[in-house]
Amino acid sequence: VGGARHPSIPLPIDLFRPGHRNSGGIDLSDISTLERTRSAVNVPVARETGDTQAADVKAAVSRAQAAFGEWSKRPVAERAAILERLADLLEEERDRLMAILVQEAFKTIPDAIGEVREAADFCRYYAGEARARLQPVELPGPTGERNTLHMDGRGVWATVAPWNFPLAIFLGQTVAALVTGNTVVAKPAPQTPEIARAAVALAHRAGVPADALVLVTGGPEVGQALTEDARVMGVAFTGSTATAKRIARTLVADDDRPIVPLIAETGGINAMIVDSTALPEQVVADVVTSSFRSAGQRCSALRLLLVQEEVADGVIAMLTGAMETLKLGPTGDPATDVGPVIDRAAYDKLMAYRQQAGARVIKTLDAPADGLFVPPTLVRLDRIEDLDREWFGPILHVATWAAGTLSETIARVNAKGYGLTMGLHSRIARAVEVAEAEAEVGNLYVNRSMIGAVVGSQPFGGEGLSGTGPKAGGPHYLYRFCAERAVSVDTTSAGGNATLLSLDEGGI
Ligand code: UN1
Repeated sequence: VGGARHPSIPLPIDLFRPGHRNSGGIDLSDISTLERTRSAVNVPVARETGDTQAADVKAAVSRAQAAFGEWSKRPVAERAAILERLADLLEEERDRLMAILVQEAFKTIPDAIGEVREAADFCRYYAGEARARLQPVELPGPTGERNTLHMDGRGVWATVAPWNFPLAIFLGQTVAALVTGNTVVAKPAPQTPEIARAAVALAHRAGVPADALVLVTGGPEVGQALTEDARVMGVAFTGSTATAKRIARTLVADDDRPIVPLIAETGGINAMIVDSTALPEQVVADVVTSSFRSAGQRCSALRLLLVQEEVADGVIAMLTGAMETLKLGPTGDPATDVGPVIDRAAYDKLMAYRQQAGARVIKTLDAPADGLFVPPTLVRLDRIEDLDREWFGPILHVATWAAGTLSETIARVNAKGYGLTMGLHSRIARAVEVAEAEAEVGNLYVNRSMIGAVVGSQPFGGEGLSGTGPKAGGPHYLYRFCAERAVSVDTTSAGGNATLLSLDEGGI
């Protein structure tokens, strides 16, 4: 690739153009709006202390279990209406929620706006889906039988959420479990308890009974105690592949425990393939958005850029120039593009990797001295296979591929075993068809960025090492939280019914 030789060409990128997806109705190019937002998000947020002790997790499950009977019997429409009230409350409380997201999770202002919006979208979308899909359905069958399929709650679900979407994913998983008639013990990531407290308080205000949604906070020992509890009838988890596997093992460890579903949404080694027909300005804008926004801390983020040899030098030159326009800074400043990473452990890991990449670093930036800033970094790879794990931060790898090897290149990405997002930039219809047919990923993005899946339009989630499906924000998500019950009644055998009646009358 030899990118170090390239001159840098600065490229103005309007990442925050008006009408940008997930802007939550705020015009992000309007400076006075952003300045008002700045004063709101910088109001200091009080931190509560004290996590749930592992020993108290059992009590939380007991409460949720006791609440199940009443909650699960409520009409679907009533539960759906509570989700809609919660969406309204999220919007009313947006400034306060954004302040917590900016201060606790180091979200930039645009990301915080997008996240509150996404949380409200999940509530409204699942409310609508529940109304449409959870009513009992009559199924066709042999004449003389009535066959009905009921979708009921299963019992207590554990929802275990990541710090990178501590409101949207935390609530998305939780309200999906609730609206399907389950009760929930919800556990946020240890880094982001305050936003979870705020979300649960709003859910209670919206009408979810206190015991139908119980919050537990803390580290892995709390998660372990929760998933180990044999009364937990399902787990919805978003986080690392390794933790998903640990939960899966926990769920089957006890021979006496019911077999319960695990919904897991985990990591990825997400690639974007760029061919010689792609529009370079669009590619560069989408790469910067996909790799460096949110400090690369999205599981959907681009990790591996694969550029066709013929155009690689030019694309890399433009990309390194565009990287120079990124502003690193505190997340409460509307001008900031890239904030700090989530914690010291993440920072140390990413910085050690960047150090180790040594001469393969094509481009990096200076970081502010104070704070856990990992500078956006571009690293050259000789072979696609040289990247074998997810680096969860603003570090992008780049390699080239030869004309005529699109299928093979896709196969080499597939061979990594992950399958979350893939991008393709091409203006050749056949290339798009090949990628559609051959990319083994949950979300394929063509000629656009790879982040910011819109609830209801872009159901999100992967396969392989990236997760179990079904897709969050998609039409099949709610079913997985349900117990399906098929009831078949013989409606013809009058004689048999009469016999049953008389036996009954006989007092047996
Ligand atoms: C994650 O980063 O854990 O499409 C998943 C997106 C987000 C990804 C969420 N919905 O960028």
